[in-house]
Amino acid sequence: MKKLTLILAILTVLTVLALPAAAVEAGKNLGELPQTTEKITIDGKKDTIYDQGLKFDTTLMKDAAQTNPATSKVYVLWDGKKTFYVFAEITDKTMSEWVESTYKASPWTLDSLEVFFDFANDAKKRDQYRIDNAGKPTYYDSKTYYEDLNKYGFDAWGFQKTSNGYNVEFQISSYATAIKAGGRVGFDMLLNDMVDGTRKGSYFASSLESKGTVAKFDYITLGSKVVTVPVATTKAAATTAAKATTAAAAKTADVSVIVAAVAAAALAGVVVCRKKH
Ligand SMILES: [Ca+2]
Ligand SMILES: [Ca+2]
Repeated sequence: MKKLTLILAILTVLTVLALPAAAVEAGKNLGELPQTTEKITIDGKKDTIYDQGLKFDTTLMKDAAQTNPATSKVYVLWDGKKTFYVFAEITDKTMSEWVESTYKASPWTLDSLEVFFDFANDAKKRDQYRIDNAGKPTYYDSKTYYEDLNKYGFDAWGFQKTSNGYNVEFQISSYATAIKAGGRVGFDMLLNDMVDGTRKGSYFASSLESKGTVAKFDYITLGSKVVTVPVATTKAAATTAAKATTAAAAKTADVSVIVAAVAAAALAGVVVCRKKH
């Protein structure tokens, strides 16, 4: 009996050890991502609806290696189906010169923002999307670069140079994994800052400083809350609304007068009729 008990105990331990470790993101919840069906134009200009999005700034970014770093303010939304919108305002006082050979061979050595997704949130695969400070896009999985960007969910990209840096805008779809509200998607960002030809700053957003390692990504919770651009409440709009109310009141008054006149005429008619009888 003792031997049997021992064998059973060993078998139990072996079974527990053989169970696969749950492969999920270890990071923290970055927040609930609002949905929108508003039209977003991918052009490097900030659409008003982004103010209702999930916001990130450089306080989340780690691994800074210089005293005067590039900074970023990022806004994220999704459409409730499969598409993400990412808009970023980047300040960079040391803009790198765009060189095609560098873009092709080592695009991370151009000032740029990279956005990482783990659409399945299972820490098995990452998708990396980049827009540099000349507005050129690149896509990389965990192994190689691809030129057919649309095939990997990089639907559209936008860029605009600003007085103190540049804006980038991404439209990215979960191209192979079904996602839905309530689910989680692994997420990280990397801001590359070149100074005089050297990468002085690489700023990851993840709390675990993933440095691109998918298992250390934080995650976004896909929200079901739908956001819209608020209705304008400016003085001009209020004046227009007041005028419309006055006009409507006047119309109503006109109708009242007509109704009263018709009623009076009808009464008179009745009187006339009665007189005839
Ligand atoms: Ca835009
Ligand atoms: Ca720079």
